[in-house]
Amino acid sequence: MALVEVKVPDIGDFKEVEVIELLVKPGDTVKVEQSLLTVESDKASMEIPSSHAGVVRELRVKLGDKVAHGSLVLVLEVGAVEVAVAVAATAAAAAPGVTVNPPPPQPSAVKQDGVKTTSLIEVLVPDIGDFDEVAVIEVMVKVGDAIKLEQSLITVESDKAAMEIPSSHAGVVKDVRVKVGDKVAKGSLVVVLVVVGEGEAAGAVSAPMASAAAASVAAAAAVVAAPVASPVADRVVPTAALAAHQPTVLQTGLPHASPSIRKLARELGVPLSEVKGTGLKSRITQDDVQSFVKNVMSGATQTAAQKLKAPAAQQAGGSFPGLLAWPSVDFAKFGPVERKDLSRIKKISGANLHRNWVLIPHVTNHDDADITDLEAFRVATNQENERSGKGTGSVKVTMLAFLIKASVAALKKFPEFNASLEGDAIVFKNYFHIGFAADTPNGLMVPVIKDADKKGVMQISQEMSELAKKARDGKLSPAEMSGGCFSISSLGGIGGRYFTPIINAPEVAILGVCKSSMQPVWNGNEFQPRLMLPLSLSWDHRVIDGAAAARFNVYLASILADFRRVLL
Ligand code: CAO
Repeated sequence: MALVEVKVPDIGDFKEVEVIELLVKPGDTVKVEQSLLTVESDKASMEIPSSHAGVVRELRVKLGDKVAHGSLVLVLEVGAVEVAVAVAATAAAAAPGVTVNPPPPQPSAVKQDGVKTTSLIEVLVPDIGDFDEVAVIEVMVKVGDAIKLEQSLITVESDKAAMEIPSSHAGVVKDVRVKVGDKVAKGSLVVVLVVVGEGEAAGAVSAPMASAAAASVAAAAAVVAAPVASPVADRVVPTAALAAHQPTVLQTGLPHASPSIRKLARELGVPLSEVKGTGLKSRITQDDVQSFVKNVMSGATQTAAQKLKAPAAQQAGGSFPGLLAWPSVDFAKFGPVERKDLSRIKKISGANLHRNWVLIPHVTNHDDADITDLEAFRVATNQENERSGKGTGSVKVTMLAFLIKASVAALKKFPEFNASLEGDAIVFKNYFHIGFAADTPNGLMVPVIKDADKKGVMQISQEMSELAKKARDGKLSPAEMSGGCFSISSLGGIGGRYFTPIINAPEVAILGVCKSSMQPVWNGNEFQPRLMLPLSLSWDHRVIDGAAAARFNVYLASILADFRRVLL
C-alpha cells in the first residue's frame, strides 16, 4: 500500500475554477477515471476524474475552494500496481510535447459599403477539443427566434462535461438542424440564421467572431494536447473553447447541474428545469434530483407534464379508462377569476384522500349517541377544575377526548377496526394510537395521540390541545402524525348533522362526529329532551362487514351514554 496525491490536471486556460460538488468522501473506494469533484468556470462545469484506483484517505478540497492545474484534490491509498502506473504517468507529464492546433481558416470579408444585405449563415459546432462526438442535451432556440451574437444555441454533453454552443452571429433562426439526442462534432450544422448586415455581407460579420473563436479554439487544442499526469485528464477540458464568450447559463435560465446529475436526471426522466437546486449557486445536486423523484412518487408534487394531464387523469386516467376527460373550461369567459396554487399540505392531503377514496370500498354507517349525562359530567369537570385550579391555563376537558377514550374501548372489543390490510392478510394492532383531524389555515392535518389506552381523558385533552396548536402553527413533526390506528374527524365545534369521512389509509375505519343537539327521544313512555351526538363511521368493506360496523357504532354510543360500561 502507498499513498498517491491526486491533483487537478491541466484544465485549459482557466486560471482558477470553483469546487462546486464533492463526489467522494474519505473511506470511499474509487476506480480509475471515477469523477472526484465537479468544478465550474463561468462557461462550463467539469468533473475531475481520479488518476488512480484506491481508497480515499484524505480530501484536500472543500466546497467553494478555488483550484487550478496542479491543486491537490485528495490523497489515495493505492496498491503496488497503481503506484507503478502513477510513476509512469508522472514521468510522461514531465515530457515536453505541447502542441497547438492551428486556428481554422477564417472566412473572408466581403465589403458592400452602404448596402443593407440579408444573408443566410450556417452556424457550426466549433472545435470542442478532442471529442469525436458529443450528445445534444438541450436545444435552446427555435425557428423565428431572434438570436444575439454569442447567445447559447444548444447544450452538448460528453461523459465528463457539459458545454453550451454559442452563436457566431446575430440573426433570426431560419432552421434548427439538431435535436435533443443527436450526436454532433466539430463542424456539425446547428442552425441556419438570417443575418441582416449594414454594408456588410454575412461573411464579413462573422470575421471578428471567427477569429475570437479561433483563438480560444487554439487554446483549447493546446489544453487537449498537453500531456497530463492522469491517463484521462484530457477528457475534462473541452470547454476552454468557449472561454471567449460571455456567460450564458444565467441568460438562458438553464438548470445548473453537472454532467453526471444531468445523466442521472435523464435516466430517471426527471425534468431538470423543474428541480430546485440547493447546492452552491443554486446548483442541482443528486439529493435534489432524488427528493424530486420521491415527491413525485408520493404525490406531494407533480411534474409540469403531469399537471397538464392531471385533470383528465383525475377522471379518465389509467385507473378509469373509458371515462370522459375532465372538462376544460375557460372560467374567465364567464366572469373575473383569480388563480391560486394549492398549499403544500392541500396537495399532499389531496393526493392521499384521492387515493384512499378511489382504492378503499367505503361504507358509512350513521348513528346517534345520547351524551346528555356525559356532557353534563364534562361541563361539571371543567367547572370543578376551574375552581380547584387544576384547569389553569387553556386546557379543558373536551368531548373529543371522551370520544377518543370511547373509541379505544370499541377498538378493543372489535379488533378488526384496529387493523390494516396487507395484501391478503390483516395486521391486527395491539396498540391504540388515535389520530384526530385538525383544521389548519393551510389544510387538513391528522396528529396522533399515541397509546391513548394508557392515558386519562385529562392527559388526552392536554395533548390534543398541544398537537392542534402545533398543527395550526405548521410545527407538527412527521412522528407526531404517524402510527395512527384509527382516526376521528370532529366537526362538532362547527355544525352539521352527518357526513362521510374518508378513511385514512392504511387504517380501516374513521369516525366522523358532528354537532350535538337536543332531540326528543322516546323512552318507552314519553318523549324526553336528550343531547344527541351524530356519529358517522366509515369503514373498509374489504376488512369489515356491515353488521360489525353497526355493532361498533351501537357499542360506542352505549359507552358515550354511560361511560361506566368501559369497566364491564
Ligand atoms: N357538539 C357540540 N359542541 C361541540 C362538539 C360537538 N360534537 N364538539 C365540540 N363542541 C364545542 C366545544 O365544546 C367548544 O365549545 P366551548 O368553546 O363552548 O367549550 C366548541 O365546540 C369548539 O370546539 P373545538 O372544535 O375547538 O374543539 P374540539 O376539541 O372539539 O376539536 C379540533 C379540536 C382540533 C378537532 C377542532 O378544532 C378541529 O380542527 N376540527 C375540525 C376537524 C376537521 O376539519 N374535520 C374534517 C375532516 S374531513 O375534511
